[in-house]
Amino acid sequence: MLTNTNLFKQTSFSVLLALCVLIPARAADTTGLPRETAKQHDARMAWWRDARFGMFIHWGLYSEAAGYWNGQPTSGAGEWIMSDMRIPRAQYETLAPRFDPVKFDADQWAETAHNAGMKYLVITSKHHEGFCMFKTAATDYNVVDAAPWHTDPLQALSKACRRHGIKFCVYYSIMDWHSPDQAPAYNPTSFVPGQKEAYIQYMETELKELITQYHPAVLWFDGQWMNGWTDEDGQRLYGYLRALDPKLIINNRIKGAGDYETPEQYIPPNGLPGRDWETCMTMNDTWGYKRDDNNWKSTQTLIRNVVDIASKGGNYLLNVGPTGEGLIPDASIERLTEIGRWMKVNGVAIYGTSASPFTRQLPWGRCTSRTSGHNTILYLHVFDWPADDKLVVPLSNKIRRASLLVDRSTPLRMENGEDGVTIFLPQHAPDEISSTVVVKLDGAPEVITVPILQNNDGTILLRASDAALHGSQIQYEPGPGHDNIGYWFNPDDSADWTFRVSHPGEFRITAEIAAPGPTSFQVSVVAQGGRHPMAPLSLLNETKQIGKADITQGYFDYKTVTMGRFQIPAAGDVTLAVHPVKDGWQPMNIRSIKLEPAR
Ligand code: FHN
Repeated sequence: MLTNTNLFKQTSFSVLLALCVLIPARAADTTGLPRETAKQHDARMAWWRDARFGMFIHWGLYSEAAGYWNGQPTSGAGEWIMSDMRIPRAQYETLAPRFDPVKFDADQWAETAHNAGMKYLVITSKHHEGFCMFKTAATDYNVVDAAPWHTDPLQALSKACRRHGIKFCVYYSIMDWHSPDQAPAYNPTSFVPGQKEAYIQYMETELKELITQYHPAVLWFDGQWMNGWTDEDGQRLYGYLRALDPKLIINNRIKGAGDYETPEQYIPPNGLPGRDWETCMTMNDTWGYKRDDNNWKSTQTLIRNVVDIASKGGNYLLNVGPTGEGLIPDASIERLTEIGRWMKVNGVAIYGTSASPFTRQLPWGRCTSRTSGHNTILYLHVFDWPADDKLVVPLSNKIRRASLLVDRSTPLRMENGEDGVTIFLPQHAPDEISSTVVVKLDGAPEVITVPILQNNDGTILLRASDAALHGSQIQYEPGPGHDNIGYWFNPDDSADWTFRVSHPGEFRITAEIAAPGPTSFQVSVVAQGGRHPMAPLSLLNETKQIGKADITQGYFDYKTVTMGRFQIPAAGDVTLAVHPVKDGWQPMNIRSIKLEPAR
């Protein structure tokens, strides 16, 4: 029998399990991953792909704690206070009778999301703390039975979302710091020996309640990293849930399965081509409410994130952390209101659009696209309004028409040239954060591959995400702490960059390198013929030794290494390449290479 250390009781599934020994213990055993054609998958994902923008809500007992315990502030995120401050379960449970969010207003939350231009809302039904923010028969450690409020916020919110045209979705943590089937009571937990099946039954009971009583459009899993939870467990659970609701969308944090990727707190520099993905991000630094966290991102950053993510084919799940009283912080409301104002005018350039057709980042902003029959509409999101009012778009198409989104009746003058189409803009940008120019093309975009351009200060930055990688294992690793070239195990693999020099002269090369051991590589720089009257000319061919002084503490620790100096005699296209020296090669990571005028 379970020794339940908690004041609140979880229905003991191990007893139920013993009684059902002749019946398949878990419905999920009856299925692997459900079969689905590509067309059926696209139909299921369609609303989610069109949505592009959603609200994340982290709300639980940690919201009542507000980042403090016994008068001491937690150093981590608000929702991690139980783990970070090693609060014993029985003490943490005392938050439940204090949780009385009398100011909660489901319609106000749904309306705030709707007015911000958000199309779906994901709320924590149970975060790692294990407290259930919905009425469940599986445990009385839930907001209806254990809090004086005795109200089911998820029931109210699911109805309010329907009233406001928002898709209702729920977050659910596999890791559970309160469950008697997991230990210790902080991150990461493991299953108590012999209790894994009981916990899975517990989870399936709650998830079935959520699906059949609250009808979420998405189940957003998390906490999948706990010890003992396997890909196979995730696949079985995925199959079980999709059998309950064939239209349900499930993220990749169920583990081993899932309908979309979930980069967190960062935007993959090149998106995640070929996969559905959603960046989730806090508006300040914490997911769950912390009264002292006032490190708010600006509205400009948030709007440009919406645009940047859509231009890479992803969704943006932007978080709010309501207080213990049930209020979304004013700073969040202010930003969401301003975002909504922008989305009201420019949403057509976000919703239902596809990723930019341009392979390299546009220097003035971003692009989203929409196919219309055989034709294409490009939405040019101009962050930096050109001082000379000339917007150069690296297209060789003849543009049928261009206009400001806010003034569709006035066509803009255009000229085709070597670098693409120049669109002549009015002097003032309609929106200082991001103005949208609508471009109509007959047919598909014909993109001019623009090399990396020299900055006005003469520097040239060669980023890992812009490298051309050659070989079997070398790859670009996106994400925070990454954004680097890695997996450089094979000395036959190489990386190169082609860039366009407009201010020739002498340059010093430096590189951000993570090299856990001594290694050496060849740096070559060749001026290409290309558009300018210059035969390929070798400008540099040097071996660089990474010795003791440059060795780093592993693949996440970077040092700036000087790589040499060389002359570029004339304007034109130049290629810099890095090849390992085979004898003695040890893998290293490169984050960036910088060319600076050697004044
Ligand atoms: O540990 C959680 C965290 O509290 C928060 O819920 C984020 C949101 O994506 N997910 C986990 C960290 O990856």
